[in-house]
Amino acid sequence: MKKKEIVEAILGKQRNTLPAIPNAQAFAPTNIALCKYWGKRDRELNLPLTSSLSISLGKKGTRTEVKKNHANHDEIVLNQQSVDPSSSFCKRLIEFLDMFRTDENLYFHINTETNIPTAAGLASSASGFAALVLALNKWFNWNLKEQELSILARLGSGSACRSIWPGFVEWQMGKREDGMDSYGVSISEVWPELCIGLMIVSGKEKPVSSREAMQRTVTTSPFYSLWPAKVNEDMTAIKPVIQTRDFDSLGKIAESDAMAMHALMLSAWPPINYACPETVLIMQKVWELRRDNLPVYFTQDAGPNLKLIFLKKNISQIQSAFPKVDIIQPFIDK
Ligand code: 2P0
Repeated sequence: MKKKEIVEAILGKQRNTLPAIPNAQAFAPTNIALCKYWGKRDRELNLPLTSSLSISLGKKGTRTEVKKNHANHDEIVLNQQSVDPSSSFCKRLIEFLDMFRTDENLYFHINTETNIPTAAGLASSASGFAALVLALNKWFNWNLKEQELSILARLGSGSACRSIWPGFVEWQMGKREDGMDSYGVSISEVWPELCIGLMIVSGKEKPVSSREAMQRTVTTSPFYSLWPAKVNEDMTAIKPVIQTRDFDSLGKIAESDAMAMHALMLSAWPPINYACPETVLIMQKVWELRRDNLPVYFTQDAGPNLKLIFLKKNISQIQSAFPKVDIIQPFIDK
């Protein structure tokens, strides 16, 4: 199994260290991509076909505690409820934990709390795997570099490699077959006026997982071959825009990138449509506000919820247009 070899290469001799402290915990923010990751060149290692760029959402994310479980099985607790071991969520986590078990009698107790709806296109797996890797790093005292932590998080879920840092993060796709050059890189630029508004349309589990949707898009969309050039163009354009804090260009790049990704999904077979009627109503409202000269844009991930992008000076107009909006100031909410 390739994944295990990567873990061996990163942990080296430390692979066999036993935890010296009773427990460890860590927090990782969720992140939303402004230039999306949509398509893999290696499905086992979650190696992407393009680079991507995200912003971490301050205090929105996952806090995870790791300790030894005294029963002969792993135990996963999510938001104070024990998770059914036969669920796909639990199986995916246990498969990930298997790579770090120092001996077959070590069982994990994972207590995880998230303040975002899971499985609703709000990148809960991203903050989840990042927080888990950060907690394991502390518990086993691995002392890994951030780059290595990003690679380990990527093995759990691609977008998790960007959740190791706050602020803007670029996931550099890399070229190597083993993926040792595919990890997140923190962008030092700060933009305190930048706001993200969460518009939660539904917290329900999505009908098609992003993992499946991504693969279906790559294999069946007649337009997928156009996608890498589109993201590369957006990636090249967005970096100077972040440096110069050119808000309208940032909004346009992010919204256009998201719409192109969803257009690919609509053209897949069977088609994938994550929007529900309310999603479309919010999009129309955003376009209407822009026609009235309010600078607001949106992005959408693998779910019906939208994330509005706007500046601090427009908070009150955004709140009156969208009373239910949950506002995050990624560079201020720490
Ligand atoms: C992103 N998404 O860049 C894109 C845009 C959703 C839409 O990364 O299979 O959970 O675990 O690597 O990271 C969601 O997919 O997929 C995602 P896996 P992941 O944020």
